[in-house]
Amino acid sequence: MSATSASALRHDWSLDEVKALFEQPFNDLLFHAQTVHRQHFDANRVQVSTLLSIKTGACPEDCKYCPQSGHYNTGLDKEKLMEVEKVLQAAADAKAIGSTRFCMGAAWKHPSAKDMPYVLKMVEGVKALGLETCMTLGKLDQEQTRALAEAGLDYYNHNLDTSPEFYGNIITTRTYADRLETLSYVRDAGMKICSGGILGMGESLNDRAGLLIQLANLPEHPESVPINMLVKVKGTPLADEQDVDPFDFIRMLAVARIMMPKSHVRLSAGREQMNEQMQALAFFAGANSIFYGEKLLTTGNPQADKDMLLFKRLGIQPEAREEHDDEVHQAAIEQALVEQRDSKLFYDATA
Ligand code: SAM
Ligand code: DTB
Ligand code: SF4
Repeated sequence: MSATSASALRHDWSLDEVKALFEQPFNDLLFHAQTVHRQHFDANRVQVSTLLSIKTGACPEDCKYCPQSGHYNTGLDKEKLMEVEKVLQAAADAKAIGSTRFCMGAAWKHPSAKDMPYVLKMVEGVKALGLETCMTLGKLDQEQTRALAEAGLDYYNHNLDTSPEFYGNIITTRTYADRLETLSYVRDAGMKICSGGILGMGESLNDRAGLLIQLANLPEHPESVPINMLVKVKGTPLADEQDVDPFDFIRMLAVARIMMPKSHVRLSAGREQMNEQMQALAFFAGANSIFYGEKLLTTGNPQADKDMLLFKRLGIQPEAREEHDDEVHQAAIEQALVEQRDSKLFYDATA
């Protein structure tokens, strides 16, 4: 990265400034975001990751949005940590449909000493398949963070979820400061950060702006910023929250794009409830990453073939892996993409 482009990234956003971005006329905001987007990215490429829940349900945390919290009865079957071999099979399947990053999520407050060896084997195994690796396991201590980095973990997902002011309305069992601490350990260990939040929890515009300020004012911007639309799950305290105005959701993506111009902004949970026009608008606003495959962690996501058809209609190509230093892995991915190319389900990512 050149000194000029590095210094173009800002870490000193104020609430008034960010609110002014949100309050621009919609067309001005989208034009602004698309202009910034094109300075840093190919506007017709979208990164695709696949999620897998490696340990489901009975989580001790009380996140009011979450179907996996043990505090609420959502009828979810709890499962213990998946076997390493099954995780690797799921990763191979994800690679076969063209995913380049495999993200493994566990419903834990934090990983236990007993579980860590298995988690590390999963990272090593997924990495060996030639996929980028991502995990989201809750709070980490420094030793665990270093072990994950040494095993080859590329990304750690840990969301701030909302503004510090609104946070206490949603989660009481883990503090905002805890989350920031985990993010600092991840950064210190040399891994990439995936951190974002959720819209639709009853938060105000100030809270949406406040979340983006927290993320953009970190010493380095998260490389990946997932923006989730609340998936309302029966049994959770937020099941009956009001819908977010779709245009307000698009505004959030656009402002995230402007504030963190080099980050991948992920159009994350909630796509099943969005029509194709809204998703197209999300990509125009600068979203350039999605979860791909029919399931998120426990809730539904559009079918992979539906997404590939949408990409085709929009002239969007899936993005290849970011790191090209490992030629063996790169060649393996390209081979998988070529094998998929003739399938009706897959749109040529290598072109
Ligand atoms: N337990 C780990 C943690 O919270 O750090 C990792 C898994 S957790 C399910 C990952 C993220 O998914 C949460 O931080 C939240 O932003 C998002 N999420 C969970 N339930 C959601 C829902 N119903 N709708 C939208 N996003 C949700
Ligand atoms: C993120 O921001 N969203 C993903 C991922 N990071 C781990 C999770 C969405 C979960 C949606 C609810 C579910 O499927 O359980
Ligand atoms: Fe547990 Fe994560 Fe769900 Fe919170 S979001 S209840 S920490 S699985």
